[in-house]
Amino acid sequence: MNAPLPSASPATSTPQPLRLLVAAPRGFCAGVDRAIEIVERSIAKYGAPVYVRHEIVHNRFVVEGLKAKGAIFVEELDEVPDGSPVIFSAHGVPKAIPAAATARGLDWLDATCPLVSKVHRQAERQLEAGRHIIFIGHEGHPEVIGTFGQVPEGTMTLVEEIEDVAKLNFTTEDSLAFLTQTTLSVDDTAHIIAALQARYPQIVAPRAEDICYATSNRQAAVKAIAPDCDLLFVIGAPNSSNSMRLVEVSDRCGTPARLVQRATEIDPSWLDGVKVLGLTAGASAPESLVREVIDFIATFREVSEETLITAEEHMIFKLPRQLAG
Ligand code: 0CG
Ligand code: SF4
Repeated sequence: MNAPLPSASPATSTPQPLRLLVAAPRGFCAGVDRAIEIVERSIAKYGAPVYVRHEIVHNRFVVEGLKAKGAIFVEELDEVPDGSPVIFSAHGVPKAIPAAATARGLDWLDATCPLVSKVHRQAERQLEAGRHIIFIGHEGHPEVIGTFGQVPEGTMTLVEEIEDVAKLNFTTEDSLAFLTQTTLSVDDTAHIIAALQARYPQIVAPRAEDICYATSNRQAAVKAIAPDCDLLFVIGAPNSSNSMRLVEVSDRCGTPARLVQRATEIDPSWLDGVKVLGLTAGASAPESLVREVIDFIATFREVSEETLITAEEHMIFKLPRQLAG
């Protein structure tokens, strides 16, 4: 976290004022807090190293911080040596993964966000009810791979965008249900669902929205500030689905947005002519990076900072029983 900050171009005149509108809620959600705590407590319980399958959350600064404490990150279970504890990331895993870990006699801990696990259970229930599942999500994302891995092959069909709905081969007689990834665009998903319901009026909806509270709150917070901003920065990683959706939300409000991983990436010239800058952070981006970005901008602009709070979040998830107490 402590890389030297880039130096702004030498000040030739008085710094220009910049109104900084900071969105709230932003940054860590309850699922990310829990996943990081699972890694930290596992290292304390088992001793280093503890293996983590996939980035625990999609942020390399979080990953680097945990590596320094004794975590080793791998992509596949067969990279975990016999006898080593292993943690599954917040995004969830196919059923075959914990089964393979158990078969190898590994101590494993599941950091899957409880809101992702809830979607997994719904998938099983819809399958038991004899329904084919239409899953709205992004191909290749680990959460999508994990959710598809809850049901037998061929029982779930992926829809990524509204055009995919017209390509489906089901009839209005087929027994269908839909579920979604937790970190999608609220607006795009609503359109896809409307198209599905128009084509298949019988389709069964989840009892409650699968898009999680953190995703929708962060998108609503961006919508609240973007119209007043000339430019918006989203602190987050390119492989973070929820962070990328925040960039899109701002763009669609007509406010250009940039994904920024940390302050060293910022070229001060990006702010030329910008009077109001919006700032938010994805659910996997630490608040320390938000402060780092603000501190850097303050080296070349006279920043006045305001936070706009559009929701309060009080969600806390219980730790797995192996680590509770
Ligand atoms: O937003 P996605 O699902 O890509 O995950 P990220 O790790 O960025 O955020 C929270 C979780 C899980
Ligand atoms: Fe859970 Fe939502 Fe956070 Fe993902 S973004 S970890 S689903 S609370």
